[in-house]
Amino acid sequence: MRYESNMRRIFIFGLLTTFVISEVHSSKVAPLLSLRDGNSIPAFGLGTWLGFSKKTLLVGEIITPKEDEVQKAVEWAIDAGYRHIDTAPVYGTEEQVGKAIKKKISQGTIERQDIFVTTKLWNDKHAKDDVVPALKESLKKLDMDYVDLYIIHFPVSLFPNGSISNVDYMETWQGMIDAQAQGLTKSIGVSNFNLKQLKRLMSLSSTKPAVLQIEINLTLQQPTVLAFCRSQDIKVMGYTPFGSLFYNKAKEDAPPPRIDDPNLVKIAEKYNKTVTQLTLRYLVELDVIPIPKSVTKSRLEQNFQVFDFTLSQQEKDLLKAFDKNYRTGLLKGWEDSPFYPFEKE
Ligand SMILES: NC(=O)c1ccc[n+]([C@@H]2O[C@H](COP(=O)([O-])OP(=O)(O)OC[C@H]3O[C@@H](n4cnc5c(N)ncnc54)[C@H](OP(=O)(O)O)[C@@H]3O)[C@@H](O)[C@H]2O)c1
Ligand SMILES: *[C@@H]1O[C@@H](CO)[C@@H](O)[C@@H](O)[C@H]1NC(C)=O
Ligand SMILES: *[C@@H]1O[C@H](CO)[C@@H](O)[C@H](O)[C@H]1NC(C)=O
Ligand SMILES: *[C@@H]1O[C@H](CO)[C@@H](O)[C@H](O)[C@H]1NC(C)=O
Repeated sequence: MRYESNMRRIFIFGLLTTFVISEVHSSKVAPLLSLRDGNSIPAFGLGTWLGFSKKTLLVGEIITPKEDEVQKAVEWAIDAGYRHIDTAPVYGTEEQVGKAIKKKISQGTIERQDIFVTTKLWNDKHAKDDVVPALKESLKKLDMDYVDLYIIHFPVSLFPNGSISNVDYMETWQGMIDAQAQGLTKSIGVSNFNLKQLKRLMSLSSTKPAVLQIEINLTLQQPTVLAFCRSQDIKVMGYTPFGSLFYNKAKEDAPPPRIDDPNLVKIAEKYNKTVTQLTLRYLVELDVIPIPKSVTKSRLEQNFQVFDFTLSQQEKDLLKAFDKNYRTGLLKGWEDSPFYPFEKE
C-alpha cells in the first residue's frame, strides 16, 4: 500500500517535472510556423552575412570570416534558443555554420532535425543543370545531408565573371524543384523577387515557393508584398531588420528612425525592452521572420528575447508611420538585367 502510493507520488512528480521542463524548453525557443509545403520554420533566425568591406556594395567586397567568429556566434545562438540559421555560399560562412551545428549536435544540445538551416543559390548557377551541383557544394561545406530551405538568392542571373546573363529564373526554379525531389532540401523559396516576379513564378509553376526572403525594416515595410504573401500562405523572412537604426550604419540621407528616437525609446521602456527588441517584435507581429545578424554574444542573446511581449495597435500604428519605401541601393551594375527586381535610380 505504502509502496504503491509512493510509486504514485513518484509517477506524478515525474509527470510534473516533464511538464515543467518541456514548458521551459518550449518558451526558450521561438514558435514554429507552418509552411505551405507541410514543413515548419522557426519564427526567428540568425543572419550570418558579415557585410561589405567598403561602401561600394559590390559582391567582391563581401567580408568573409577571418577566424571562427561565425562558428562561435552560431554556437552561442543555439545555446540561447535560436533554431534557425541563415547562410549563403556568397557569405563564405557555410563551413562555420556547419561546424557549429555539428558541435552542438555532438554535445547533445540539439539533434539535426531540431535546427532549420537556410542556404542560397548564387546568381552564376542559374542554369537548370547547375542548381543541384551548387546545392551539393553547399552541403559539402555545411557537412550535412540536406538543408531545410534552399532559396534563389536573386532573380538576376550572372556569368561567373560577373557580367549579366539572361537565364530566366523560371528555368532556375526547375532546378530547385529537382533539388527538392532529390531530398537535398526540404523546402524551396526565393529571395529579392519583386511582387510581379513572385506572381509570375506562382502562375507558371505548379510548385509554389514556401518562403520569400526580402529586406524588411522600419523604413521599408513592404505592406503590399506582405499582404500578397499572407494570401498565398508564403512565409516572409525579413533581412536587414535594423535598417538604418544605427548611426554608424545609416547613410546620411536615410530617413528616421534612429536608435535614440524618443517615441521608440518610450515604447521600448514601457516593456523593459530595447529599441532593437522593439523593432524585431514589430516584424514578428507583421508575420515576418526576422533574421538579425550579430556576432556579439550579448546582442544576439538580447535580439532573441522578443516573444514575451505584445505591442498595442496604437504602438504598431506609430511604427507603421516610419515606412518610407526606402531601400539601400544594393545591386549596383545589375540594372541592365531583364530580371532586375528593384526600382531603378
Ligand atoms: N537575401 C539577401 O539578399 C540578404 C541580404 C542581406 C542580408 N541577408 C541576411 O539577413 C541577415 C541580416 O541582415 P544584415 O546583416 O544586413 O543586417 P542587420 O541584421 O539588420 O544588422 C546587422 C548589424 O547590426 C548589429 N547589431 C545586431 N544586433 C544588435 C544590437 N542588439 N544592438 C546593436 N547592434 C546590433 C550587428 O553588429 P555585430 O554583429 O557586430 O554585433 C551588425 O553590424 C544577414 O546576415 C543575412 O543572413 C540576406
Ligand atoms: C532598411 O534597411 C536598409 C535600408 O534601411 C538599411 O540600409 C536601411 O537603409 C533601411 N532601409 C533600407 C535601406 O534598408
Ligand atoms: C563574361 O563571360 C561571358 C560568358 O563566358 C562572356 O560572353 C563575356 O564576354 C564575359 N565578359 C567579360 C567582361 O569578360
Ligand atoms: C528588465 O530587463 C532586464 C534585462 O532583460 C532584466 O535584467 C530586469 O530584471 C528587467 N526588469 C524588470 C522590472 O522586469
